[in-house]
Amino acid sequence: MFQNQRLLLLLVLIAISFLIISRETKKTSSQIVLESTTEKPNPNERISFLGNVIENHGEENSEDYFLAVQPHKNINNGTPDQSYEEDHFDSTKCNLQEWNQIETNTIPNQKYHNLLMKSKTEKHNTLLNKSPSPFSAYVYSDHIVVTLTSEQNYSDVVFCRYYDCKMRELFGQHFESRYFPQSTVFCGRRKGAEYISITETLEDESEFPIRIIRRDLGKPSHFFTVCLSPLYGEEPKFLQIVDFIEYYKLQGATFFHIYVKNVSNYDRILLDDYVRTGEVEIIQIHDHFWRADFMWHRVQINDCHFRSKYFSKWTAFLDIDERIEMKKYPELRIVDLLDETSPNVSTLHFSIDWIVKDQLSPAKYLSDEELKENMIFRKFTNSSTKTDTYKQPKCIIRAERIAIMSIHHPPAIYDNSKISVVNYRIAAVRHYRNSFHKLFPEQIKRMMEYGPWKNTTVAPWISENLTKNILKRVKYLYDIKIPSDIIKQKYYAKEGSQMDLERINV
Ligand SMILES: *[C@@H]1O[C@H](CO)[C@@H](O)[C@H](O)[C@H]1NC(C)=O
Ligand SMILES: *[C@@H]1O[C@H](CO)[C@@H](O)[C@H](O)[C@H]1NC(C)=O
Ligand SMILES: *[C@@H]1O[C@H](CO)[C@@H](O)[C@H](O)[C@H]1NC(C)=O
Ligand SMILES: *[C@@H]1O[C@H](CO)[C@@H](O)[C@H](O)[C@H]1NC(C)=O
Ligand SMILES: *[C@@H]1O[C@H](CO)[C@@H](O)[C@H](O)[C@H]1NC(C)=O
Ligand SMILES: CC(=O)N[C@H]1CO[C@H](CO)[C@@H](O)[C@@H]1O
Repeated sequence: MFQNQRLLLLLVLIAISFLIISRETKKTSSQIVLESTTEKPNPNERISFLGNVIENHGEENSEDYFLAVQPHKNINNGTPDQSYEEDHFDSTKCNLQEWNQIETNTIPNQKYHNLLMKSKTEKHNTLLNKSPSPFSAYVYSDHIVVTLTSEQNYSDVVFCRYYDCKMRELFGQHFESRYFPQSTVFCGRRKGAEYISITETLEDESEFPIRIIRRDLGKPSHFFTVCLSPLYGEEPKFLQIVDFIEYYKLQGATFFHIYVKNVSNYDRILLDDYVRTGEVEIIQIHDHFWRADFMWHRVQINDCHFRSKYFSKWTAFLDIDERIEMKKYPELRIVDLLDETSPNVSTLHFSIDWIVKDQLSPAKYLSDEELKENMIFRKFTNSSTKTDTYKQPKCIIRAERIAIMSIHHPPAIYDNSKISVVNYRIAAVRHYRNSFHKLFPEQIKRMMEYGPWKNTTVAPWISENLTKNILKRVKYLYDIKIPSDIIKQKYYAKEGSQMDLERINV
């Protein structure tokens, strides 16, 4: 009965599409098609029934459901690179992938997690979210991690709920877990699960399930990548972004996870272009509960920690105004330091040099000269000379060995690996502190305690290459020569139209 109805629906759909085709091609066979839908063919004959129709090469006034259409060019001379058993893959099924056949009912390091929960390590519960708010999900060899935008309910019980390729719930296969670390839930794996959600009870309707991202490939594809804190606020960003990315590329980084709350359309062109070339992933952030822009930081660090686990061997957590530099051996790069780091070290900890940034960066590319003059590393060189090792340091970590990551350091590590505090004279962070920052005025006051102030510049090889690389990327995107109206008119004419240039405002 049910199958009959489905078939009927299918026939109606075919009839409607045929009706549309027939109208366009001014054929008159549509009535015959509509009549034939009332015949209710036996569902067992479905395959052969449609098969026949397709075989029958659509004579103009036949009763065919499909008209055979010849391709523009004869392309019968190739075969697909790879074939799958397409006869068994229909609209009701999921293709169960090789990698997605694993089931697990425990999560690794549970005992250690319980200890950390007891000691409330990195418990904040400071936001307003009233639901788990799944953000991203990552599958590793024996577990799944769901990160959340919520920062509530540390260590309370929750349920992982699994969904197949069509977002149909895999009923009865839920997994009981806890909110841990903050903004995170660890879940077991389920065969065929492609989406996942989190609810506080099994009766709760889940929020939109999210696609599970693969991080189960074993070997990371990158050696050194960077997580960039959320971008928001009024200051124009394109020059800061290109300076940041090109700087760390010179230092050996090969990929950037960039979290965006809001940037101008002009700045977005640049970010999108790095996505085009495969160097950047943009993670757009938006909460369905109220939160101020600066309240994203912890949630972003947490998400990027799990996003980077088994994606990259080493990951730096940085702000747009921070540049780690090799001070004693300026000819070396950060990746040279990482290559020399003992395998027993899971964290490199860098102290801060403050650099006064007392002007905003420009909003647009105007000329090479103007851009060069405004390049951050050229323009701002007034630097602090004292340091406090534990004052807002930044870290590069081995993500898979860290249990919890926070803004300045990892509060919990899995193995007995070490945090290595890098000698301040060997390497440190040039932190271009915006000296008219409105949000945290007390930080400016504290920064002033790190004098006396000294003029310091970056290594000549960096200055030279960075200038060149920034100019190249910026000009490629923004230095577009606008032709004269006459030339434009000529090209419009080639497309067959005479445009009123003033009207279309180009
Ligand atoms: C989560 O926290 C909120 C606010 O503190 C509370 O109302 C809610 O009951 C908690 N949920 C669970 C599952 O404990
Ligand atoms: C986003 O940023 C742009 C550029 O700074 C600004 O003009 C706009 O008002 C911002 N929008 C929101 C919703 O904050
Ligand atoms: C790493 O740690 C192990 C055990 O603590 C030690 O035997 C080994 O020498 C260390 N390796 C390095 C390179 O420091
Ligand atoms: C460097 O910054 C300090 C602290 O803001 C300031 O007192 C000093 O005048 C600046 N030096 C130069 C050369 O701008
Ligand atoms: C800082 O040093 C650089 C390079 O020696 C020099 O070009 C620049 O003028 C100096 N800036 C200031 C403010 O003294
Ligand atoms: C890392 C890098 O790109 N280094 C280049 C900097 O520029 C000089 C010449 O300008 C090249 O020789 C380096 O290879």
